[in-house]
Amino acid sequence: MSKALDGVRILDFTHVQSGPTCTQLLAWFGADVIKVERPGVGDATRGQLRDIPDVDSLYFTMLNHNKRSVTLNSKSDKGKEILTKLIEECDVMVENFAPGALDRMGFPWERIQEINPKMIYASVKGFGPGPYADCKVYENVAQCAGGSASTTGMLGEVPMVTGAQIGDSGTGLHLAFGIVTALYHREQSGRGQRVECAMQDGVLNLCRVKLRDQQRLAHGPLNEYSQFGEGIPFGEATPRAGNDSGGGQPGRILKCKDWETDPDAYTYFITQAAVWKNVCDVIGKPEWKEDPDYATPNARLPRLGEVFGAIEDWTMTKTKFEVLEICNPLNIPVGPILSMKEIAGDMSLRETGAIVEVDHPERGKYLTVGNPVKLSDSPSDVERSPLLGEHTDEVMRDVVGLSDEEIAAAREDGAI
Ligand code: CAO
Repeated sequence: MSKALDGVRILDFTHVQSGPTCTQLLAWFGADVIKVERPGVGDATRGQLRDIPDVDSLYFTMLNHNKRSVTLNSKSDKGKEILTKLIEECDVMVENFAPGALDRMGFPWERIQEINPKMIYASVKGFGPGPYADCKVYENVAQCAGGSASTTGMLGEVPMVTGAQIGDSGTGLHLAFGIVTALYHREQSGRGQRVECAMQDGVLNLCRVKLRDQQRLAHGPLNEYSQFGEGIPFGEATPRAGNDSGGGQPGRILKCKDWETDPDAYTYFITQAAVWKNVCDVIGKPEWKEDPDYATPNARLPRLGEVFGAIEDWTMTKTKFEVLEICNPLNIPVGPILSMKEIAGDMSLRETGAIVEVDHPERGKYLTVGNPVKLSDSPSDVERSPLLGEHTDEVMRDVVGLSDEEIAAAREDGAI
């Protein structure tokens, strides 16, 4: 079976997390991703958060599977010549340098288009055009600027960033979508185009329910928020909502058996209106089924603290997995809070390919995530990340068209 992106060649000028997330996705689907790195230096993440001395970090390996690595000093004359040839030969160029870095290198979008009018040129930047366009941006800056931090955390406490890398990996996902859309458009137009994704915009796209709530505030309090039931007045902006559900069905994180000693002994519990009677039976409150103070979602809204308190009295007598086993057949939506240890050891995730064990020549075996998107007619397997410059010679020969002597001279020059 062929892979979905077989035949698409990507010039991968990305580093750290946002850009590499995007190109790794494309590589998983079969694109030939040629990662360009500075000779002797490479992507900074190769050396960051190392767990084994002198071995590529898990940070790097887990973001750069299925790629080829070439070293190239794109600021030297010979390096620019090679880069020009690579631009001619590739379908897509992806970069997430600081604003203006490619222009300073001598390769603004206009020049890239001139070299290859079919080129799709995709960039991640922290911000779009405007007052912050020149800023360098990392994950948590994007979470703060995109509305996530101000709406995450407990009411009255400091804003909170999330563990999910919505600024970096989230923007990489958006960019990959932009690239395949542009590839599809190129089929009809015959032309490439520029694809841009700002991390602030990517985070905001994922935080849209909070922008929804900002506008609802103009028409009254947000009555599904816990603070409504607690009688705490709303301010002018969407508040932090703790673990309240973001949708129309109230939900919270509740303690389970052993919560005193196990930091992850919790369950998410949603009091979905359609199964309210089942909830009442399970927690031993059958009288709430018909009581007008509890029987309807609107009647419960000012009493959510009491309702979830009663549910928690019950969940604290069960493990988080027992809660799941009891509630699932009754269609009550619950979710055990899984630790990374539990996820890493979950064999069902290995079977689906959500978690994959990979062998690396220098670090040995390690776990990584697999492609979460499955296509029925094109496989997607995970191959180890490349060593720095592992594919320089073959790419210089087969893609750039250099002879062995020219490769040796370019190396002597410090260009590769
Ligand atoms: N050959 C020659 N020079 C190279 C090169 C190569 N192969 N690869 C990179 N360089 C140069 C760049 O041209 C740049 O030079 P100038 O400063 O002279 O223009 C320099 O290396 C450093 O690039 P940078 O400014 O992008 O890197 P940084 O470590 O200072 O900043 C980051 C990192 C992520 C803050 C910045 O790249 C950025 O804001 N990117 C956009 C937003 C983004 O993707 N952020 C998420 C990162 S993941 O958390």
